[in-house]
Amino acid sequence: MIENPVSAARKLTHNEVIKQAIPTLAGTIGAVLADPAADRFAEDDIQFLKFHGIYQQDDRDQRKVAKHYMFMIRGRIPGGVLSPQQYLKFDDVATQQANNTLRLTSRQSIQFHGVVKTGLGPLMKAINQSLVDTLAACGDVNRNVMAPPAPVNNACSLQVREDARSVSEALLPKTKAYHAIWVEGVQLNLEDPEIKDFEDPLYGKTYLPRKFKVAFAIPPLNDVDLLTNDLGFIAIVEGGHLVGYNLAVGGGLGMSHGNAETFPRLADVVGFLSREQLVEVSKAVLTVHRDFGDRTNRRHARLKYVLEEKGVAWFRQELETRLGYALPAARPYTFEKQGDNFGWTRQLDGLDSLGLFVESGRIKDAEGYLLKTALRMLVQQYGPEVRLTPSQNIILANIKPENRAAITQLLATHGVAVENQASILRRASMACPALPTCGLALAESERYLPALLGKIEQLLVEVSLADEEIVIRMTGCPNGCARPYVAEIGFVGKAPGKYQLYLGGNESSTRLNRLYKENLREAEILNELRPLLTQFAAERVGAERFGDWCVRVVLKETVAQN
Ligand code: SRM
Ligand code: SF4
Repeated sequence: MIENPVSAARKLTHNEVIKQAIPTLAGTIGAVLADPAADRFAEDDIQFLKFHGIYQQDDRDQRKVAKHYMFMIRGRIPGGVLSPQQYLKFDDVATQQANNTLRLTSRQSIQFHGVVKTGLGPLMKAINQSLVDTLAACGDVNRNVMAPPAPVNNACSLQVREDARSVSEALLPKTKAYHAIWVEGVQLNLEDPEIKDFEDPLYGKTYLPRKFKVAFAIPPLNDVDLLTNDLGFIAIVEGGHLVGYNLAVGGGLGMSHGNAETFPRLADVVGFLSREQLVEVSKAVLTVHRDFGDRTNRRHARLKYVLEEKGVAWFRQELETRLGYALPAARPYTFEKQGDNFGWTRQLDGLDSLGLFVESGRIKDAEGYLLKTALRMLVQQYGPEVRLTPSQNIILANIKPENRAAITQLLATHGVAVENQASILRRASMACPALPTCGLALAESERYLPALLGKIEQLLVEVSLADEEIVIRMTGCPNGCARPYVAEIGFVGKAPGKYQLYLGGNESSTRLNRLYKENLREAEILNELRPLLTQFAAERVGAERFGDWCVRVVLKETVAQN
């Protein structure tokens, strides 16, 4: 491993110190888990828990009364694919150990919220028994690998999914701690030399300086928002065959308000590789992050800052030195669209699939809308493969066409429509969880966006744009979990009830939007949007989209078109 000159000259973060001290990431998690008197973990264990896919949280609605500790657990589900049995196990666990909801994430995973400490062990055991794990779903490692979830609609999609799975497996940490704690239920002996001196063959003793994210896309669809990832693979299909991938590196969205050292960045497309080279290229890119990422400042530690500061030419050379060969130039491709399809579709193999909209990814039962129960019954009776989408929705795949009508009926009896599932605006929206679970939230998001969308829908009716699709995304803080910086309209929480308004993303998620107005309350948001939408309706050229119009007319001085 190369010594990073930045980190050598400055003080390492506490996270670096604890990873170095306990490179198996075991901490004292096993011991605390077994202690019935403890209702939570101490600070260093909280950091180690993340590598196991677990966050310690507290219910922020209850804070004024008392701190009520609970856990969020996130699955590792490469490409978002679950067997029916695995989905049913996730549903069981959500009912028995969590808050009776399943939260589909913006990276094709599922999160459980509201798990108390006594439920943590049983939950983790149940997940692992269903042959899914939560290892590296969080932490300074490679996260859930995304891949297009749409069912067999071209001959290459299965290969791309296989490749996504191989990369996910190849980038897994090798520590024994995960299995020991969650499957065997034991605390590793930290004094045992084998444990103390453990060094991960890929990550070394200190893992990455920060998280690392990988996604695959099959153009022209950019349903994974590929360029927002540290590492992206763009499938190149020629003559109906998957011939390889264009390599994109250095994307990422997280930033902090008022800290110019942090910013969202789109990945650069740097070359082309064959399928056979996928794993070695993934490892080589990851190790550039491992060796050159900033370990002295976690807000500045993502691969995107290495790319930004050292440049693409430097990165390419460093990568090629590690690989021992040069990568040919990237091949032509075009992204046209992001987002999901809803309703019934016929797959290439003659089976059917059903895309269902899930508001903010929250599968739950509400009055008159029993989505959780309906999905459970449907999966039990018809056994579809379950696919989670990067826009927090769900696809039920490989359904026999003769079951279409009965499934539509089953859903209808539970208040879930198959046609016109939600308004065009809602179908293109995303919100992060924010309050009450997220410790970093500055404002509401999942609990507020539906109401705000209702008001924006009214505005659109006023200006005769009721059928207009505008990609709107909201987050409760600037970390960017619902990828608001590539939306046509992005709302980013600044303080309770106040949002930054971003404008100018595009339909294909290949352009960052720009900050337009700051610190807006709801009335101010609507006052800003009303004249813009009115002018857009009057002046747009042809089928021009709102984001493109904003760039052309409203933001023309600040946005470099791409
Ligand atoms: Fe995220 C932290 C939720 C996708 C950037 N994210 C968090 C935490 C764990 C809060 C925390 O650290 O205490 C949130 C848990 C909230 C809760 O109560 O559940 C959280 N992030 C989510 C999810 C569930 C949002 C969603 O609506 O689905 C997504 C889970 C994805 C998954 O399955 O792995 C999620 N997070 C993202 C994305 C989008 C993506 O990856 O495509 C981003 C922006 C892309 C990027 O990474 O740059 C994102 N999350 C962050 C950051 C900022 C990282 C940075 O570089 O600055 C944080 C803060 C941190 O890591 O310290 C964060
Ligand atoms: Fe929490 Fe901020 Fe992510 Fe929303 S964007 S889940 S508020 S960290």
